[in-house]
Amino acid sequence: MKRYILLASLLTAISCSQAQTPLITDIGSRKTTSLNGTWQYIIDPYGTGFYDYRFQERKENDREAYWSTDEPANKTERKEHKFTDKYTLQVPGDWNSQAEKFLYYEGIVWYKKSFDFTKSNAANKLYLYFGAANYETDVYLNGKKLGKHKGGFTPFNFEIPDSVLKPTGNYLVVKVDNTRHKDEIPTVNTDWWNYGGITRDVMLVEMPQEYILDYSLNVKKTTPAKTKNIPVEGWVQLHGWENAKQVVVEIPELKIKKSFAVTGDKVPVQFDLPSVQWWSPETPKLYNVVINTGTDKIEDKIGFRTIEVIGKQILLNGKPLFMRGICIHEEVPQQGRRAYSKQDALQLLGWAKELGCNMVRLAHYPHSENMTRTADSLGILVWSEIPVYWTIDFSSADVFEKARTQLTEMITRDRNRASIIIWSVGNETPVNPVRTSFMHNLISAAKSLDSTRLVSAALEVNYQPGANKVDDPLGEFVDIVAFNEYLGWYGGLPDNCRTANWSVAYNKPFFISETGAEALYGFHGDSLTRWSEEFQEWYYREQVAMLKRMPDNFAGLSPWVLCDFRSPRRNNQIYQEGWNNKGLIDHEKGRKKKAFNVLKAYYEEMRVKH
Ligand code: GCB
Repeated sequence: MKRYILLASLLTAISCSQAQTPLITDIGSRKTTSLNGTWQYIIDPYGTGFYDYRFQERKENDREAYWSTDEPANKTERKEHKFTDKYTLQVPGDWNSQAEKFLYYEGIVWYKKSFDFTKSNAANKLYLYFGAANYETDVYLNGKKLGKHKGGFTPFNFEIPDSVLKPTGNYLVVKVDNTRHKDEIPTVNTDWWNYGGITRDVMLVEMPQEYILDYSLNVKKTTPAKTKNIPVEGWVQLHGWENAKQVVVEIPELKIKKSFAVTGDKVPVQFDLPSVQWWSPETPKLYNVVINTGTDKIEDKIGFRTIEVIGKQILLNGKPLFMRGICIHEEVPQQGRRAYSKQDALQLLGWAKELGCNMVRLAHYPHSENMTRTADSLGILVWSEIPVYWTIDFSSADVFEKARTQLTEMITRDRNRASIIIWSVGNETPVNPVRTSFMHNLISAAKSLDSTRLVSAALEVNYQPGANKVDDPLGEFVDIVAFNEYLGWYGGLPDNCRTANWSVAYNKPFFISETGAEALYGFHGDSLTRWSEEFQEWYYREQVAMLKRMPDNFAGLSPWVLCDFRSPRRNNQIYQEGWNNKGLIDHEKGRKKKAFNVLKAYYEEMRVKH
């Protein structure tokens, strides 16, 4: 198995090095030009713009390919593709919510945008950056392929060579295909809608020849946690380093200015903070950090905190942490669309705050950078996850590489966000040796990419009358044993909680990563009536009573889920109509259901207690 994985990673590395450029991080502080806005489109369910009539990929210069100009060379030329303003989509945005005909569309859509652009300095490099597009994206500029990316929730960028860019009338065509496949991540089967499209920002990024690609600045774990002379460790990754002689890291507010000699493209960085105001949910302090190489300079707002597991406890800045969480899908419920903006993030995280949360689980895939940055500024701890969900193909080395790529892209984008304390490598994967080795390898990959955060995964429960146990062998490799339980919804009734007892087979903190029940907002009945707000309210009451009897390694919960979300698996045409209604907030108008207040009261109690 290991040998195949090595071989596969080598092959992936070779194929990627030709197309994809290493990810530029801290995109907000770069010199960017937005390409958001109105784009023209063609729906292409048969892939005609990509394949010829023998179903072979079209050659780059094929005039019938949709990346080829849609202008006939003369009046006799037959062109069977033409982009016009009659058919437009907003970018960023999923396509499903933008027109009735897209509601359940899965397949290929071609996007086209024309733009004029001249670099501010001819020597600069130019990149085209996508915050995310779901799922497979092929990018063409002026008829030349810039590259291809797979994965619906992570950013990517391609370099635009000088030979391709024109000062005016650049013809940018992007093929996005959200077809589900058995050997992709996620796989064909999920309990959420597979929104397609260019779902996050698109921009041109101008960079100097030698630039700061990426960096990591995190507090080094020390036991016990230090309060003075706190060690920060990390590195600055340069792209090109002929002229850069030193990397200077500055934190003006702390009067810190440290220089590090450049002797290679990855410069190790290490210094002490004499004292610091810790970042925490109560005090989400962010410091302005400036990194300067002489050839490039970037700024970021970074919070400093420690997170570790010691014995049965999670410690944040050296103090025991109880996580008052909630799961969130990246959706604006009232509009049935993907969330992407800062305003969307403020709405979702604002509701979480109202509920009394100090933590959110961003399910089941990496959410936008607006979300994690807003969590940083509001002081909300984050669990960030890759869509290794249910039954992906665990036996395939190729699938493993896809998971590892998404994990790497998630961590690369967000490794300096203080809010993120947990990387999750998956959700409810079936217990068997092949899967456990796959997941264990992912955990090791996460640890080697970032040794400062905790790694977990949502496991399942071994239900036994009166003694439910989490003994999944994967529990041995995670820092926090997390599991999903729906006692009283998928089995029995909520009063089953009264006799339920819980334990985990590992001497580690445990966390309930999901629990929940459906209710249609405004549907009332007695508490025994399924789908009523009263049933959901009762479910939460019984759960809360049970939580109060949990063993002392119980470290918190993130119930399922903040808002109702679209799911084509949910087909009760009275109570669901294509929605999973386990939200504490409804999908029509963003109204709170009765259970919201039950959880809120419990969280207030736990806030005072901890
Ligand atoms: C789960 C899954 C989540 C589903 C939820 C449900 O265990 O992790 O993705 O949406 O249950 O509502 O059944």
